[in-house]
Amino acid sequence: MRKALITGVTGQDGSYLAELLLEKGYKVYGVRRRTSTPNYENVERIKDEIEWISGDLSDLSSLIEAVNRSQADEVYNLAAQSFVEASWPQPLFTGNATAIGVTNMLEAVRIAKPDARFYQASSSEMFGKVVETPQRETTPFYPRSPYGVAKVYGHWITVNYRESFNMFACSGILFNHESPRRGLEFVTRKVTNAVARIKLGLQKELRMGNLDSKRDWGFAGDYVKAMWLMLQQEQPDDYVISTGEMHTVRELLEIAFSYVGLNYEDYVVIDPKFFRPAEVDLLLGDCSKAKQKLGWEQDVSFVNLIHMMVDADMERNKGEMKYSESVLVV
Ligand code: NDP
Ligand code: GDR
Repeated sequence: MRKALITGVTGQDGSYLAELLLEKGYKVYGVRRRTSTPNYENVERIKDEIEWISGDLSDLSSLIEAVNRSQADEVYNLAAQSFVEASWPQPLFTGNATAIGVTNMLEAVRIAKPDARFYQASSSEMFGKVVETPQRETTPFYPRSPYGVAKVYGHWITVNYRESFNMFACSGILFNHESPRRGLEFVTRKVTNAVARIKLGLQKELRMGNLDSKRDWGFAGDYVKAMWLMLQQEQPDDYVISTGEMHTVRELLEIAFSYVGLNYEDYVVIDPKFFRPAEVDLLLGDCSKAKQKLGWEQDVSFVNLIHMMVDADMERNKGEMKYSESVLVV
């Protein structure tokens, strides 16, 4: 039985990846950091199938213990402070988790299981103020946030461990990917949740930042398949994963609101609070290398993704309404 260790398993990608690996017959070990109130929402269905190991990206000895105990064949480093906006008010925490945390994880593998295959969750945010469009593996980086800077460090340290220690270390440069499990602060989920709440009469307006920003948005369930494929190749390498389609935040609003018969212009209020100190104006990926070498393809289109997320948020909010009504009756 093959064994995999996942950091960030309680997050969006970690939960989809754990499901995929369990389906493939892997024994899955999940690194979970200690929190006052544990949050298993994304992994509720598979919680008992995962072997949990306590650890934190800032704590090297806990990571060595995790690699040692799992003796994993494949290590997926998905944990990070992943919200770009939070990286300006918390640059040092972001650097510790998202940059230095990668070295900690690589060190743990080098010390405890150097023949394990390693996946690093790199990001299109590394392209930042893009120097060419579309962006591909060879496009130079120009990060625009403490998060983007930290991811550039994580990317190069992964390449460096591959070249220095001959480790099977891969970096997946993934463009934005979303799902009903996306955190509520990210723009797609913020919009689809607000659409559901406005439709159900629970919210009156939606306060937003830059509507002109453009992103290449895909479905997280499709993207974790690419992570797995990268670790099944003969040679370690880095790959861009994207849809090759770009949309503005405004188009996202139009699609989500019109799906429930509403006009976004009646509800959206621009709030400068959500403008970023330095913006990434556009991201568009060229994933032809992944298509050709990994045979990777996306299944879910942008419109279907947004509809799927609105549907899920409608169901969840209706469920919460029923619950609060029953509490009121009691
Ligand atoms: P999430 O924010 O949903 O999940 C992040 C995970 O990391 C959570 O499980 C969180 O735990 C864990 N974590 C955070 N800090 C630490 C720490 N110090 N020690 C241990 N665990 C920690 O992110 P996604 O699933 O969306 O993304 C996965 C990875 O991919 C991240 O590295 C992200 O930066 C990167 N990425 C994401 C993209 C996307 O569009 N989603 C695109 C490109 C890259 P807890 O549950 O306790 O908070
Ligand atoms: P991003 O995702 O920064 O691309 O990082 P996010 O969804 O936060 O923002 C996308 C774009 O939307 C604009 N925007 C708003 N964003 C948020 N969150 N809230 C708003 O109200 C709002 N209004 C406009 C933003 O300015 C931005 O241009 C995500 C994360 O998952 C990273 O971890 C990952 O590495 C990258 O995607 C690829």
